[in-house]
Amino acid sequence: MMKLVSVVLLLLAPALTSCLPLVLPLDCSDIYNHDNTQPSGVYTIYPIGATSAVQVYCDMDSDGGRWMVFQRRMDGSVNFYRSWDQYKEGFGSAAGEYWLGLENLFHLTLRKKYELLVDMEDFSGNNASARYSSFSIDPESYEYTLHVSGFTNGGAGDSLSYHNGHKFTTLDKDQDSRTGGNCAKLRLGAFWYNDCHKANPNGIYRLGADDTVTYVGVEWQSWKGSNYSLKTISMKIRPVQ
Ligand SMILES: [Ca+2]
Repeated sequence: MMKLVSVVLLLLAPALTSCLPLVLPLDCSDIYNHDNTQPSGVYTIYPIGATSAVQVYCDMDSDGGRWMVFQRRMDGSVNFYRSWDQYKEGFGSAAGEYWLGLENLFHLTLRKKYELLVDMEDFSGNNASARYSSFSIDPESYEYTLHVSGFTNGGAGDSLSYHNGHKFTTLDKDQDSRTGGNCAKLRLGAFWYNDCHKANPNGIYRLGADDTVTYVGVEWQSWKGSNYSLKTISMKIRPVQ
């Protein structure tokens, strides 16, 4: 009898496994691959294991979906002028503006090869994007150095390659290439600053063009220059298939 039960269980095993709910998705791609009818929205992922639950916004619409947003500006409701510890851990709300956190981002890009899409919009309703076929960051011991390459133009131009190979800089941790100043303090954001930036997605949120306060807005210079602060910008990654 025991032998029969064992055999039955053995035969049932594949069916039982396929009926299990999705356990601990790493990213939005895992969620999509489990059920590709899931809409864009907020989901829980586990970038660093069972105790690392974090909410993210999944873009299931743009170019095949599966995108996991790790940075988003849309209304100026969240302060992005923050310290190293905050940028390491993440802040904001996945339903609105947020930063996922450098530690989560490191663990994700350690485990899979990711591509990057940067979507943006101006205050006149124009949209543009920039895409990179490879995106990863180093661990904190290497100051979360950015590795990005393989640019494809979606109308916004390439403002990110300038930041490739640079460490992350915050108001309390100057690791940029500018001597005699901290780019986070000069540009009122936090980023993989060089000397200092062509992209400043974590800068000060304000309404569009203003020639009296250049270089501190939410900028993507190859699209709108250094005096225009964007209405929306989001940086999102998905595994390369
Ligand atoms: Ca400096």
